[in-house]
Amino acid sequence: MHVSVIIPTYNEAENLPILIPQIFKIMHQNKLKAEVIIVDDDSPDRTWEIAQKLSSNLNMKVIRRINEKGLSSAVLEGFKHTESEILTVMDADLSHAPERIPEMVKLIQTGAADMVIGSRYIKNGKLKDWSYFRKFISKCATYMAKIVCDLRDPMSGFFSFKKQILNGVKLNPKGFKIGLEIIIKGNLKNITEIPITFTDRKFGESKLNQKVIFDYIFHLLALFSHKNPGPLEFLKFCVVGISGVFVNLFFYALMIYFFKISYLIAATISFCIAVSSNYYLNLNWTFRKNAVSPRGESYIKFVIISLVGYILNISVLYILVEKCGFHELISQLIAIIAATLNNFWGSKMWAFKKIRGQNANTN
Ligand SMILES: Nc1nc2c(ncn2[C@@H]2O[C@H](COP(=O)(O)OP(=O)(O)OP(=O)(O)O)[C@@H](O)[C@H]2O)c(=O)[nH]1
Ligand SMILES: [Mg+2]
Repeated sequence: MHVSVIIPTYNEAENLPILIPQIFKIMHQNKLKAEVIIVDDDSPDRTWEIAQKLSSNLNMKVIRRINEKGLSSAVLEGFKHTESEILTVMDADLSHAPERIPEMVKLIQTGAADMVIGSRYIKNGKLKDWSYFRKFISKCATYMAKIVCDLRDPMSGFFSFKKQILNGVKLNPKGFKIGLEIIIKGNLKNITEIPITFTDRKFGESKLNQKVIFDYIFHLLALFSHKNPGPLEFLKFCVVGISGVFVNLFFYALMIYFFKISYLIAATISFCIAVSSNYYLNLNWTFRKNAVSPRGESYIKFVIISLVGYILNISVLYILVEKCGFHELISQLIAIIAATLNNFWGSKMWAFKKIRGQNANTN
């Protein structure tokens, strides 16, 4: 069996000469063929040079990126150069024991899992040399990840998976939790966690700082809205609806005051313009991730939904005022809510319905 091990590096010159021989030794002992791919962001300590020297008699590729930086994008770059069907991602700082790779690979090879995560937080998983404060922060971050998945250690940077699961999946190159990104965007269900002993780095410095906490929170929110697009889409739809009211009023005023057009004709034209501008914004913003085609058809559907919404608004208003004796203002508020829900639901499920297997823009 062939495995590609992808290792992002930044200033890991002291660690690579220890880690690389370990990986090949373990692989050899377990009759696994391995290629190691180092993606280095032009480290000032010349990690790339050390990697190149090590690669002279080993199955290794060394990618030195000059103008790019970032952990996730380095891993994604590494994926492009892999030749195996099973990929493993690990850190270079000796925190992740390569001895665990064969078990990960076996679970994938036998079909028991699509992804295997080296977990610090399951039975027999250990954290060596971590302060209580660091453990606490890590636990908090792991707990926060519960909003997107229910794994014990979804933040782990040590994992293996079938390359096939990346097919058709567009991953965000920003951030540092590429494992979590793959789990959510790849919609993975068959994941196994195996215990690892995570050892704190002895050489070199951590690249993580306070900024990553905010990056992490934004990343989680982005993944949450990817998994549950409804609430964010609804919010955007309402913003577009409010913008439509202003577009409508602007053109209405322009026509009656400037062009002296009759107010009923002006209202009809401004309604059409507002519907068109709402269509454009919903297509390119609210529902931009849904590949919609053909455009003319979705536009006609959107106009029909808007007209139905308008009729619904007037009908609900009439029934509440005339038949139920409600106050006109309260009635209009309820009628607007009913029309908005109708328009949103109709737009999501009909005019801008997601075409299966197609993504207009998944980023
Ligand atoms: N190519 C590349 N690799 C990076 C970058 N940032 C971090 N890495 C590597 O990614 C791995 C994980 O980074 P670490 O700094 O060890 O992060 P961590 O393991 O969460 O934290 P510590 O163990 O405390 O250092 C290491 O192999 C780093 O060298 C980057 O911007 N580009
Ligand atoms: Mg580390």
